[in-house]
Amino acid sequence: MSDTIYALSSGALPAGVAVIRVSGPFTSEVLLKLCGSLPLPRQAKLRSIRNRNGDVLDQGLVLYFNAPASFTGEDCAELQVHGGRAVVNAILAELDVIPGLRHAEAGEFSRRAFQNGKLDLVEIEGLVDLISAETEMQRRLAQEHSSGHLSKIYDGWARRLTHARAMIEAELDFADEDDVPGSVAEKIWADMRALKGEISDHLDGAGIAEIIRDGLKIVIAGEPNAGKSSLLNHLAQRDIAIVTDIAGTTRDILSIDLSLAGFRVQLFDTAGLRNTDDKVEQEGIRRARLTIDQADIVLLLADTPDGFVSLGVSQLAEKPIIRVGTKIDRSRLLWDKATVDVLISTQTSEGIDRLLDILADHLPDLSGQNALSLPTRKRHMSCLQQTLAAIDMSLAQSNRGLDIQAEYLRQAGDSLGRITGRVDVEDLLGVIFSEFCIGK
Ligand SMILES: Nc1nc2c(ncn2[C@@H]2O[C@H](COP(=O)(O)OP(=O)(O)OP(=O)(O)O)[C@@H](O)[C@H]2O)c(=O)[nH]1
Ligand SMILES: [Mg+2]
Repeated sequence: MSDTIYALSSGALPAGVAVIRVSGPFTSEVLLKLCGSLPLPRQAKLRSIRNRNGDVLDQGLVLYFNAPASFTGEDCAELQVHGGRAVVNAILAELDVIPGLRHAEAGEFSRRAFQNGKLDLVEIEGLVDLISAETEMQRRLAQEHSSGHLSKIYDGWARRLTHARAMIEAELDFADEDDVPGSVAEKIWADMRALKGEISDHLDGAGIAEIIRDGLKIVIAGEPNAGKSSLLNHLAQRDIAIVTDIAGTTRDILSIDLSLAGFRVQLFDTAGLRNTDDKVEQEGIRRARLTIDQADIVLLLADTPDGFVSLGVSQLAEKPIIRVGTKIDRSRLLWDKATVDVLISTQTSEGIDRLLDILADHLPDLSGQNALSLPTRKRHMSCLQQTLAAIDMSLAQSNRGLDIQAEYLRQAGDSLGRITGRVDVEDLLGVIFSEFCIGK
């Protein structure tokens, strides 16, 4: 029997309401002790919460969920009390002295949900992402994972792998029986090739998921004094970076987070690129180049058309570069014949909306997708890659016998199962008997 655990499940105190959660076999006793009676399951009841001496600690809404119909799959309770520090501390202290009760460890409620089959690993990771989601796209992606949509896709694939193995087993074991159609296994290879395609397509979406989760990295680069830090400050609507008319002001990398069209964007300000003898500036430029290497998009700034040319940054060649002419409030004519993507002034805000539109064009186009079923974690990717490799091996081994091919399909299924944490119990015979009338 597991311990009964408790914790404050809501956010920082003080707050209007605090939610204290209890889960485990002693939950109903805990409620009897604190509230005098057990509310009907899933019905909120206003109760006084008392300590051992009968003194009222607070009044609040009490909810009871009986196993297995709860988040953790165990008996659970929620005390919705006033979110004052002393109130919460007094209730937690009271819980602490009840025998068999202990404070929950980080993630322990979710771990119990997993152990009791309430959530799989993808759903739990989705829940973590949902709680930390800051942009609309992050929320949508996390929602897709935490609600089990992605798990359904993986489970469907796992079923097809199991089915394919079952067909092979049937062919191997019962080929001489009448009611197994000949060469059943042949039919499954078409499906395995199709599955391979589906998993590859799914993996292709990982780049989009990474942008949604980690944000699009946009680096502001250019010659000294081009107005890089001014642009960062303007977009942040705060004075974050030091701005002076001295070329070579910025040395350290500064970054801010923005939300652009629902996506997270990380914007980096860097040291102006030039040849210099100043040691500190040299180090700043080295860091700037490293940051440019990591960029998804580079905003190349210059306050004269020659500024782009004089940079000669060969490292930029492979990135999407947006050429931004700056300070047009004072030098519009300069740009008459220049090739430039957008002209801006951080003083008058001219061109800034246009710049943001151009950036938004570089965000993934999700208009056709109402479901974001994308792999988000390295863990998912590596399991999916192993699954693909194993299916590939199975397809390639046709001359070595069905049993070897089936073994690779088993490995593929295991790799897939590791994503959700549900490595299937051998269900082959079940599939065989449901589809054939063997041994009747
Ligand atoms: N008129 C005008 N001046 C600007 C504009 N943007 C920046 N400046 C000025 O240009 C100078 C340099 O601006 P910064 O933002 O520090 O330039 P930087 O590219 O960060 O320079 P380094 O950090 O030295 O590489 C400052 O004096 C700014 O006030 C603008 O849109 N219009
Ligand atoms: Mg600067």
